[in-house]
Amino acid sequence: MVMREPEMARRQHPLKLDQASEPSHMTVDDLSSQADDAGLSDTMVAEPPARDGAQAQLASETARRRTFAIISHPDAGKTTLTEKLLLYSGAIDLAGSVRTRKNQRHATSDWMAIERERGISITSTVLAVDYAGCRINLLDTPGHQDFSEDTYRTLIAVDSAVMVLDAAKGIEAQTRKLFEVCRRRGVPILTFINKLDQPGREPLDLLDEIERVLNIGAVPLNWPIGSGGEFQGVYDMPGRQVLRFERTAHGAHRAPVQVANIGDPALDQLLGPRAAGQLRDDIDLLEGAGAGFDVATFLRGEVTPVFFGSALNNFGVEPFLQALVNLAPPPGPRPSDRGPIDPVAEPFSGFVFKIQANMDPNHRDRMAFIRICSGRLEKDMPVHNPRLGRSIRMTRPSKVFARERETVSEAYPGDVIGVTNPGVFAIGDTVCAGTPLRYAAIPRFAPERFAILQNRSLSKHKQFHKGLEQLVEEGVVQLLYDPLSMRREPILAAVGELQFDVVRARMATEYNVETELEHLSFVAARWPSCPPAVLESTRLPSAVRQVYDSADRPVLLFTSEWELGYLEREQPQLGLGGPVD
Ligand SMILES: Nc1nc2c(ncn2[C@@H]2O[C@H](COP(=O)(O)OP(=O)(O)OP(=O)(O)O)[C@@H](O)[C@H]2O)c(=O)[nH]1
Ligand SMILES: [Mg+2]
Repeated sequence: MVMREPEMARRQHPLKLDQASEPSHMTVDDLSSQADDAGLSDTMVAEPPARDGAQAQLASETARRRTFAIISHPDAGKTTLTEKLLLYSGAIDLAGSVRTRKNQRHATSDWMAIERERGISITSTVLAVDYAGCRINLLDTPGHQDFSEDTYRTLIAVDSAVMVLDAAKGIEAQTRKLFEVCRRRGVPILTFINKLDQPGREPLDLLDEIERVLNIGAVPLNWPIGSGGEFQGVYDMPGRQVLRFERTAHGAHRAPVQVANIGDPALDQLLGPRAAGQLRDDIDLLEGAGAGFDVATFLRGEVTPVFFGSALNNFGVEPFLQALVNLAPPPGPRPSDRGPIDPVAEPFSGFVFKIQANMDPNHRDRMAFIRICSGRLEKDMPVHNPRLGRSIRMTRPSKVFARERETVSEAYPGDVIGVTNPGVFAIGDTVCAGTPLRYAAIPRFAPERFAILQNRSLSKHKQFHKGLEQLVEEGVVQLLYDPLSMRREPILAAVGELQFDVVRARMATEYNVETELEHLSFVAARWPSCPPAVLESTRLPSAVRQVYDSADRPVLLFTSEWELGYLEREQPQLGLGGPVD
């Protein structure tokens, strides 16, 4: 028996075509609605080749990028797994926890005050990490469905996803919805079944559920040794190694691991005769079943490789990280209005998928997050924003690690970089050098909750409006106003109630403004696409209220789904749809 690091075979995989295309609007329950190609053609666009050396560097830098999101139902352990991936990649020395006791560190990716107070993730977090020769761009997402618009935007920016399941719960509702988004976008998925240290369901039962409910092949690449209080580690199937882990205090340090072969006579001693016998039987059964893993089927989204472990205890995290860098694809071509854009071709292009204000309490600025899709981005490079028709100098592109940032001199396809945003970038903007192009717009969700936000700190009128404007720019909520109302307060529109809590908490902590909410009884909003004259000449039911969004487009608010259905049926000329940008 030896003490050494497990070895995983390195695998090659071809670049794949990202079939990204989305509807112009959607509701939370309509994540699987039809794609709308918006005139994207499929002839590859490539600008004239760059200098040979620079071209080779662009190709090799792109090939070593791994950009993925961690997704699941709330509480499955995404943030905990993220923290442990940071620990094993060497990005942090000591892992923090989502819920902390005195003197303990917090998890890196839940950096916002309200996330730490509540122990849940509220906004997606970007973490750039180097590991095993790869640059990993890891995005931890919130699981709660009230924040699913943020998670959805993040999924547009990645090349693969890690789906985390709680071993006791299996596939939960939100996991299923997010899986469907990945499937529709052609994003390959790795599965991490977490919390094996707690009483859970049988591994075979969980695999069966993945296959049945998600209609995807589930191939285990490791197998758990025991479960609950007797969970000892995992059997790594490609490497044919037994990995027995030991717990550490709070899982803050890497778990010591002992490695053995399945045929090693000392296995009984290492695992105990019962666990060793059970493992031999399990492996015989699995190898007999002959369900081999094929990388191409994974990249096509037909199969998900499955890993078991416990993020909290660091059991199975390191082999998972190794498999992740081996299996997750590098950036592939991305559709645009000029056809698919090859990542390994100049010039630079990318798009803004996230905006976040006040990440750094010392600066209190706004940051736009750009996913690079092609070419090399250089510091001080002028880029074009086709929406505004203007050029912007990238003076300080930053590598982002949760709330920290570090200016970089260059960045490559797959990278998510932060740039300070004095109001020139909006979510969905394409940024590019060379001939202007546009990546598909990022759709907004139709709001289902409405409330008036009142300012309780009356002397802070300016702060109230600044805070609201910045939170709306981030997409935390949408803003509506009624020009006929005597009241001056804005109407907030959200997908879920928790978004209002976030607005109030962030207004207090980041803008020092106390606010009060007054809920409105509307349950749906629709944007009429008809010409203004048609809307003016249509008699609306008295309970329907007409308001405007921040781009001055008319919006109709409904107090019941029935009322909405009635108007859609009776007045089809209104062309009621979701929000479009
Ligand atoms: N027993 C056990 N608990 C775990 C494990 N991983 C995470 N947890 C706990 O599960 C709870 C939720 O973990 P998080 O990492 O915050 O889950 P999440 O998926 O990020 O949750 P949201 O971001 O709010 O959707 C926390 O109390 C964790 O300590 C594990 O392997 N074993
Ligand atoms: Mg989380």
